[in-house]
Amino acid sequence: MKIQVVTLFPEMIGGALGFGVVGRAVERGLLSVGTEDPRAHTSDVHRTVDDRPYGGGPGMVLKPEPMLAAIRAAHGRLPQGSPRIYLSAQGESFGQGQARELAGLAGLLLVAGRYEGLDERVVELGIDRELSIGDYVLSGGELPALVVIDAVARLLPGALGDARSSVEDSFAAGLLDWPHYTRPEVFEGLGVPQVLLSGNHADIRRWRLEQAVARTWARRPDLIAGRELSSEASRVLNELLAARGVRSR
Ligand code: 21W
Repeated sequence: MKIQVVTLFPEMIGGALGFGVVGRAVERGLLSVGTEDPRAHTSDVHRTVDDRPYGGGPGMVLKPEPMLAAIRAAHGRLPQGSPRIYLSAQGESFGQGQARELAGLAGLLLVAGRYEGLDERVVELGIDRELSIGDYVLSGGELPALVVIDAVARLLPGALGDARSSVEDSFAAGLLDWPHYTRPEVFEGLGVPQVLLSGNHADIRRWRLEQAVARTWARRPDLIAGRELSSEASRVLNELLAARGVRSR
């Protein structure tokens, strides 16, 4: 997959991609990430990329000419049909579903804004889709672009070890993780749940699924309400609710 990022801070992108799963995906040639700086598309001595908003008020708006020129230059280096995506707080929420969808494409153009963002005519002329990474206020689109790149990169075939990729679509899909423990067996006076030391793999699997279901129910009921659980997970949930005297509907 090829990704281009339009950004006024290209070092933020390059500097973050050399590590861990994403770094390995780049090394293995599964992913390439390039940047385009709109400042390279200015012609005035001050290399101006922002200007005051029509209608007045606080904040600055990204000037349309250098932004659209940068978008066109970067898009020209990507496979035909690569979507031009603007990271924007006004966008559709980015979730695992969007990550899966984007991971199936040959190329992505990510546009990171700064200040109050793009001139709306650039959105009209040069953007196919807007994505937000959540309901909090950031100072620009570079961290959201990196979030999208990270979430997509780890879904590319070969990016994870074989052992790890198969865990993803297992019996606990769509649930929060179960608790993890490693040596020592007693740490600062705290032990490890006995079942994990038992060597009984069926019991361990069952305990992990119960933990995942109970945590998801307690901490993120929205995940259970909104999604289909595996038949095994549904059974565990019904047993948990019955044991707590919660009436099922
Ligand atoms: C944040 C720019 C807030 C402007 C009403 C009118 C990209 C982002 C961003 C940013 C404002 C994403 C105002 C989650 C994010 C991003 C920069 C609004 C005041 N209010 N996902 N003007 N959150 N944010 N400024 O912030 O570029 S994806």
